[in-house]
Amino acid sequence: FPFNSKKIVFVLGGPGSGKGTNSLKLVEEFGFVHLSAGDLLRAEQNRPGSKVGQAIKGYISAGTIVPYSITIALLRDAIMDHPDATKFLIDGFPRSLDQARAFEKTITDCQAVLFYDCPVSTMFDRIMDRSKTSGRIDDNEETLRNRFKVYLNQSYPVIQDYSTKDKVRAVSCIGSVDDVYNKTKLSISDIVN
Ligand code: UP5
Ligand code: MG
Repeated sequence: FPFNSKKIVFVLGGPGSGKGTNSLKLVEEFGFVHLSAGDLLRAEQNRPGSKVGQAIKGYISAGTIVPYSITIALLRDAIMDHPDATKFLIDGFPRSLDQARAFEKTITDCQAVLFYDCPVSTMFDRIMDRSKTSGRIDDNEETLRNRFKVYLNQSYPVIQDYSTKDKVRAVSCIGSVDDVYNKTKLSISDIVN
C-alpha cells in the first residue's frame, strides 16, 4: 500500500484543546479524511467480539495511553479504507515519542503537526462543560486530571520533538470557534489544497 503518497497532518494538543472541533471543519471545507485515534479506539472498544475492547476501556477510563500496537493497527486499517484519499488529519496521535517513531517506521512520515496551544484552565473548563452531554467515560474530574498529567509528561514531548524538525504549526485555542478555525486555516494554508 503506497502510504508514502499520502499527506499526513498530525493534530495534537491537550484534552479539550479543540482537535476534533477544528478537524471536522477542515474536513468540510477541504476534504481531508479525519481519523481520530480516540474515536477509533472507542469504536473498537464497543465492537462486539473485539479481543482488545476491554483492555482499551481500562486505559481510557484511567486516562492512560493504550499500547501503540493496537492504535497503529487501527490507524493503518483506517488509512487503507481510503485508497483514493490524499490528505489525512490524524487527531490525537502520536501521544508519546515511541508512538511517533513507530508510526514513521511502519506507516509514513507526517508532513506537519497542527498544535492547539491551550492553557490547562481553559481545557479544564471546556471538558467539564462537555461532560454534561458527551457520555465519555473519561470526561470526569478525576480522569481529566490524569489526562493532563499524561499529556504534559508523555505527549507534549512529541510536539517539542517535531518543533526541532520545523514541522509544528501552533494555533492558540483562545477565541471563538470561528476565530480559532480562521487561525487554523492560515497556519496550514500551504497544505490544504
Ligand atoms: N470547544 C472547542 N473549541 C472551542 C472554542 N474555541 N471556544 C469554546 N469552546 C470550544 O473540544 C472540547 C470542547 O471544547 C467541546 O465541547 C467543544 O465544543 C469546545 P474538542 O474539539 O472536542 O477537543 P479535543 O482536543 O478533540 O478534546 P478530546 O477530549 O477529544 O481530547 P483528548 O486528547 O483527551 O481525547 P482523545 O479522544 O484524543 O483520547 C481519549 C483517550 O483515548 C486518551 O486519554 C487515551 O486514553 C486514549 N488514546 C490513546 O490511548 N492513544 C491514542 O492515540 C489516542 C487516544
Ligand atoms: Mg477529540
